[in-house]
Amino acid sequence: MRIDVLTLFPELVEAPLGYSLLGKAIEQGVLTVETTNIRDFATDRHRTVDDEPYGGGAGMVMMCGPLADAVESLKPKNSLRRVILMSPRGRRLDQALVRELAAEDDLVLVCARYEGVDQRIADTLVTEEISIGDYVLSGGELPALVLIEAVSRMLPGVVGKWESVETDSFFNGILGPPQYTRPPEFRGMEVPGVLREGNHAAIRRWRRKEALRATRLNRPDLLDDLTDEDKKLLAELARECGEDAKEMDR
Ligand code: 4F9
Repeated sequence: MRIDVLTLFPELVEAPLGYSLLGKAIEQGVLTVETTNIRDFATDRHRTVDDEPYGGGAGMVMMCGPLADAVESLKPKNSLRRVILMSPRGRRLDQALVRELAAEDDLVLVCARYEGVDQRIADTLVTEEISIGDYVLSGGELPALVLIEAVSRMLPGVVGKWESVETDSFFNGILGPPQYTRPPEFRGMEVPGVLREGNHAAIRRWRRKEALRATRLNRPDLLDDLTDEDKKLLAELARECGEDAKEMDR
């Protein structure tokens, strides 16, 4: 897979690419990431890439010309190439979208700085806008890196053990279970017995229940399509929490 990143800060995008799993994916050639400096497509003496917004207001807007020329300098391998603008106005990135993007051969990520890009670019050269969450950042560079790392993990051969992807948060649509490693006791706190007893059916059930517990607490919005077993486990959790509440009342 090849990802082109258009940015005013190529060094910011390149810096993290050498590390960890992402670094290995690039080293192995499973993934290629190239940056293009949008400022290289400025045409005036000052290399200007932004201008004041029509209608007034604070901040600057990225101009059409340099951005259009930068996008068009990257020759598409096929006419269906996705050109993604990282923007808080976009569709929210989630694991389903990550998987969809990982199936592409070729992506272009556009990182806007300032208050955004001229809408005529968003309407024409960009095929979609993606947001990584509801907060304001200084630009799309870190969101682009988040997207790249998430996508890289879905490429064949990048994550050593596929099972470890399968137990990750969100892979199954809910949060992941808690994890423990040695020692068996730390400052008086013990590792749950079920994890040390080797009953794999019991371990699976415990993990699913604890994953549901965390999801119910922190992300109830994710609890939509549940299996019958999930419903039973949630009912169990509800009973236990009811009892906890009664305990506290006493
Ligand atoms: C982009 C925020 C994607 C969240 C870009 C300011 C952004 C962002 N997801 N904020 N520029």
